[in-house]
Amino acid sequence: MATTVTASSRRRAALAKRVEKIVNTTPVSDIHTHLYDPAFRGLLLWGIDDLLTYHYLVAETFRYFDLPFEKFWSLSKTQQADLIWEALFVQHSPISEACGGVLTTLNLLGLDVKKRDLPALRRWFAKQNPEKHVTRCLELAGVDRICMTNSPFDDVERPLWERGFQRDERFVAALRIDPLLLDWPGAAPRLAQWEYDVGAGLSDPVVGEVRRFLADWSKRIGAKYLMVSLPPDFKFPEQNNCAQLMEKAVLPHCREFGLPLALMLGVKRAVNPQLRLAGDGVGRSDPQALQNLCAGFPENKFLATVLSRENQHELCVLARKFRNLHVFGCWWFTNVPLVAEEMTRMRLELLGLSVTPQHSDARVLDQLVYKWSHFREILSRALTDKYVDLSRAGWEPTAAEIKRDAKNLLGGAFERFCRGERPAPGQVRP
Ligand code: RAT
Ligand code: ZN
Repeated sequence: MATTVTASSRRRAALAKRVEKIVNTTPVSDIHTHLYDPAFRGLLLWGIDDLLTYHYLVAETFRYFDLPFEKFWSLSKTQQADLIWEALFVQHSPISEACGGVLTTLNLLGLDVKKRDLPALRRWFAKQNPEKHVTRCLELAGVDRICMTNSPFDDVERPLWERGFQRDERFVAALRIDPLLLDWPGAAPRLAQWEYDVGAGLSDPVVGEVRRFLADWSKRIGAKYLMVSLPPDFKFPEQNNCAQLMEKAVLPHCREFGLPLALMLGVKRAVNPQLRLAGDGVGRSDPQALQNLCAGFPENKFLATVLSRENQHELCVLARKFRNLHVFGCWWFTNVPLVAEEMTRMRLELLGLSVTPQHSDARVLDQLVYKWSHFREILSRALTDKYVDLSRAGWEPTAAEIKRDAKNLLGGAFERFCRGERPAPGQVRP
């Protein structure tokens, strides 16, 4: 008996090691980030002060602060980073996911975190060459492609696209359209200012102009998909501007260009406006809206992620019913090990390999390092357990099959979904 147990635990350990090695060395295509092509210079955040002032950490810091919000916002980035470091790393142990992420990143970059020496960390980053640092972070994270979040409504970003620049092929564009769908009265005058013939109403000619705007920007940036974050009370169909614009302009545009629409559901914006970017919250979404979209528009492709933990199971079940729906990412508040592991296991069990279980949502380049290192651990554990279950049933996965599966989960399934292809049955492509 003891021999059998030892033999099976040895087999399990060997399988775990093999899976871990494959998962760790499979390149990732990161399908949603807030990083920018290096040509955007200052928009691409990196380094210790940007890591420390990440809005996930800002929210956590205010739980320990007495400081008035306005006082904090009036400080320079370095001063804010000092306060955050003191509150989250010096006065308390940095055990939250966002804090631990800073340490994983620094550690993998080869820095000594145990000295707790912020000035020394700053000196190290000051010496880095930004171009080389981009390559180094991508290599350390094992990421070969990054989807950006590109908004024509962003006054800093827009002129750069209009002027044109030499693209870095590692950075892929995605067209963000939140202001268009969520604030039509605010977006309409801007479109008019950019010479699209729109008034406040949504007549057919106005809808035509919105489509021209979407076409111009999809072409200009070479958009891989369109995307929007929506509040928990999003409904479809509905007689409001958001649903009407989606139905009459966005979905036909996506069909014409063969582009998926990414829906990120469940964000409550500005629950505490004093926290600025850190002030958004979460609410449970109604999956009926997504069901109506998938069922009503079978020629459209939908990428979806939901912010509320309570919505995750319903989303998986919906994806089992609609092959024009691709589930992705452990988004924002769900990107903590406890929830991400649960979600990843649930998705593998309900959707197999037809899912993209993670995106980084990195806002700071260096975060790629921890976000992917942490997720690879989760994925390796979840996959190992599944392969162990298979081997108990007499099915031993080959290395080529494990590689194929890891590739699917880390970008392959997403690429195929975007192209509108289905996997060829029975084929192993290592
Ligand atoms: O995760 C985040 O950083 C959020 O602030 C949001 O940007 C969210 O990911 C989004 O894309 O709406
Ligand atoms: Zn995001």
